[in-house]
Amino acid sequence: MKRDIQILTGQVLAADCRKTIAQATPRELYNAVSKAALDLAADAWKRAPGKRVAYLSAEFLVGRLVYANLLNMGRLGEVQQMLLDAGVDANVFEEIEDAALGNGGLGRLAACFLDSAATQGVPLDGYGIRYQYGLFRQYFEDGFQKETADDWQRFGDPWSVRREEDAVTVQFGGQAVRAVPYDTPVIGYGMKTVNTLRLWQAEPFQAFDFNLFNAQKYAAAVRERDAAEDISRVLYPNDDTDAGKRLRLKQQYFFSSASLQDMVRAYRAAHGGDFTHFADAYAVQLNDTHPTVAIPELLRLLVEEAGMRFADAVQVAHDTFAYTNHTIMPEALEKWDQKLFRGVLPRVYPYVKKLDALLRRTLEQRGVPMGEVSRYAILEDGMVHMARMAIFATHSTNGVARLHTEILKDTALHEWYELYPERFNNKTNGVTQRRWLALANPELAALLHDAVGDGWLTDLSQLKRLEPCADDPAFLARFMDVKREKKRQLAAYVEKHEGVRLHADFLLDVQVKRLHEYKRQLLNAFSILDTYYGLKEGRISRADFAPTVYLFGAKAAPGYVRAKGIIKYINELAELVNGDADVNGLMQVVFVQNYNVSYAEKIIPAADVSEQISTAGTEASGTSNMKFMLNGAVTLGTLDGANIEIAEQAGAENEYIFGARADEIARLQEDGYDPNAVLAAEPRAKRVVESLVDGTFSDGGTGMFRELYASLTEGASWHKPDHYFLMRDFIEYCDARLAVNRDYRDARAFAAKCVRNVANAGVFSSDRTILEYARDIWHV
Ligand code: NBY
Repeated sequence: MKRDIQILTGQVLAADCRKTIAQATPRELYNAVSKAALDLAADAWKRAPGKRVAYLSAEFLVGRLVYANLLNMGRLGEVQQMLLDAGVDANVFEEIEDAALGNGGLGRLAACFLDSAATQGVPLDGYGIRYQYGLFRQYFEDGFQKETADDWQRFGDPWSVRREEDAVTVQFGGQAVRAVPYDTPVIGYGMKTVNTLRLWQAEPFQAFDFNLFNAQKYAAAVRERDAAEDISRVLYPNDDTDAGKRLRLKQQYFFSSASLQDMVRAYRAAHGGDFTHFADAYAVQLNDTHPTVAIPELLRLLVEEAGMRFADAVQVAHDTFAYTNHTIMPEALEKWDQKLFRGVLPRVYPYVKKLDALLRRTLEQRGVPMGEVSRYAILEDGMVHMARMAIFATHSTNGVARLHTEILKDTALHEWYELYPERFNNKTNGVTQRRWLALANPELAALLHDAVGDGWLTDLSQLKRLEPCADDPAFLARFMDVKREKKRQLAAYVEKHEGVRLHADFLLDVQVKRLHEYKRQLLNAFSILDTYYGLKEGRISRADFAPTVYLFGAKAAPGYVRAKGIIKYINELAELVNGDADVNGLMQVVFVQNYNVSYAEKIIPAADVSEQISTAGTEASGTSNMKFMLNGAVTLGTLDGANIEIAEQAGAENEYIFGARADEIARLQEDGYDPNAVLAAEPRAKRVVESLVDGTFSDGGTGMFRELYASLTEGASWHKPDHYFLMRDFIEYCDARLAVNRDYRDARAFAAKCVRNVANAGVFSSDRTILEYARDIWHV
C-alpha cells in the first residue's frame, strides 16, 4: 500500500517543530520532507545477497538530493502538489545547499554512476569522505575570484544516517582515528533497488583531554580532536594535480582503509576466515589514483589479519581491483614523495616495496631490458608512482572516451599497454537522464512523453524514435517553445543571483566547466572580442547577426594564478561589451558566480550552443557535452574527448566542429609550433592577444594579464609558448562560431539540428556506461 508522504511530513513537522506545512520554514520543511521520504525508502534499503561493487572515490559531487530522490521514488509530483496546497513555492528547496563533495567531472561522474547503478539494479555502493566543507563557494569582487568556505550541512543532512556500530579505526604511524560512516540511500528510479553511499567522517577517540583541560591548557586539550577532525575537514579544490600534501595523503588512506576494513569485516562474517574467494564477493573500482593506496592496504589486511601468503594476496588484489584513468596530462599523474609516504603510512609502505620488487622481477621475466625498468617502477626517483601501482596490481585499466583510451594505449601509458594489452579497455562516460533531463528539464520531458513515451527514463536509446520529429514543423515549434521557456526561467534565476538582466530572446552560447588553460576559456573570450570589433567596424553585418548571450561559469583552483587571471579577463571583457550601448542589442557577456550542479541544472536546458573547445587530445572525455546534447544544444567543439563520439552519433552536420585534431597537435608538438608566426600573419589574432597588454583591459595592477600574454608569446621554463594552441585554432573557431550564428537565423532548421542531437543522445546515458562496467570489469 502506498503511504501518504503528506501525512508523514505533517507528523514529522508536528513532532519536531509543532508547525504545519504552511507554517514551516524552508529548512524545517526540507528536513521533514526528507525524513518522511527516507522513511518511505527504508523497506527497499536492504542489502541484497551476492557479489557487490565498491566504487572508491575521493569525490561524489551529488548536488541537491531532495528533488532527485523524490523523482526516483515517484513522489515528486505529490510533494509539489502538497506544497502548492499549502501555499508554498515548489522551488522552496532551492535554498538548500548542494552537497558539493567534488571538484568537477570526476566527482559528478561518480554521482551519475550511483544513480545509474541503483536504477539498473547493479549492486554498487559508493565509498568516500564526508568532508565537513565541500568545494569552496565563489564570488567576484571587482572581477576577481574570491573564495569562501562551503558549509553544506548548514541546513542539516537529513538524507544520511550515522552508523556508529560500523565505525572502524584507521592507524597512521602514531595517530589512531575513528572512521564513522554516514550512509545515504541511493534510490534507483522506481525504487526497486536502493544502494548505499557510505561516507567516512574522521573523529577522535576522546573529545578532549581532561587533565590538560583542568590545567587550563585549552588548546592542548582539544589538539587530538582537531588533528583527527582535520582529516575530513575539507575537499582539496584542485581538479588536476595533487599538491603532494601530507593531509591529502592522509585523506586518501583514511577512506581507503576504512572502506576495505568494512568489506573485510563483512566478508569474514559471511564466509569465515578464508579470504581466497574475496574477489567473488567484492569488485573494487578505483576512481582515478586517489584511492590506490587501497591496494597495499588490502595486501596488508590479507597478510596480517587473514594470514595469507603475500603472493596469494597479490592474486586476490589483482582479481578484486580495477582502475579508471581520467587524465593523460603527465603532470597530473599522481606521485608521492617516498619519505612522506613512509612517514605517514609506515604500516603500508612495506607492501608498496614488496609490490615494487615483484614488479621488477616480473619485468625481468618478461625480458624487459634493464634500462627500461625505471619507466615502470613503482618506487623510482624518490617517489611512489600511484598510476603504475594501479595498473600493475589490478586486472583492468580503462579510459573514459574512445580517443582517450587510444591515447593511453598509444602514448601516455604505452609501455604498460605493451606489457598487459588485455588489461586495457574503454568505457565512454555517460550522464544520468533522470537528473539531467527529467528533473532539470520537465518541459522537454513532457514533450518527449507525448512524442515517444517515457521508456527513455530507464532506456535512453529509445530517444532514437524521436528522429522523425526533426522534420515535423509542429514538433519543432513546441521544441522552440520549450527552449524559450527555459531561457526565461534562467534569466529570472540569473537576475536573482547575479543582479544581471539576461536577454532571454538571444541565442545562448555557453561554456561551463572548471577554469583551465587546456579547456581554453581564453580562446572563447578572444573570439568574443573579435566579434565585438567585427560588429563595431562593419566586418560583421549587424543586420545579419543573431544577437547572442555568451555565458560562462567556472571555478579556478585557488592557487591557479593563470586561471584566475583568465576569470578577471573575461569579467573585464564583459564590462567592455555590456557597457557599450553600440552593441547592447547584439551581444551580452555574463560570467555567473559559484557555478555548481544546481546552477548547471538551470543553464544547460536553456543553451543553444555548447562550447567544448579544449585542445584536441587534452580533455579525457567531458560530460557536460553530453548533458547539453541531451537537452538539445548543438556542440561547437574540437574533435576531443567524447565530442568525437557525439558528432558521430548525431551526424557531423548537426554539430560545429573546428580546429586541429589530436594527431596534428601531436605533430606540432614534435616538429615545432610558432604562435608568433600566426600573430604576425593574422591581425585579428594579434589585436585580441594584444588586448592583454595594450591598455584595453586592466588587471588592477596585478600583472596577471602580462603573465598570460607571456604564456602565449614567450612560454616559460616549464612550457613552450601557447602550449594549448589557441592561435592555431583561433580563426577556424571564429569562423565556426559565425557559421552557428548564421544558421541560427533559420530557427526551424536550427531546431531540427537540436532535436537530432536529443534523438541521438541515447548512448551517453550513464546507464549504458554502468552496464558495460558491470559486464566487462565487475562481472556482476
Ligand atoms: O573527469 C575529468 C576529466 O577532465 C574529464 O574529461 C572527464 O569527463 C571527467 C570524468 O571522467 N577529470 C576531473 O574532473 N578530475 C578531477 O576533478 C581531479 C580532482 C582531483 C585531482 C585530480 C583530478 N587530484 O589530483 O587531486
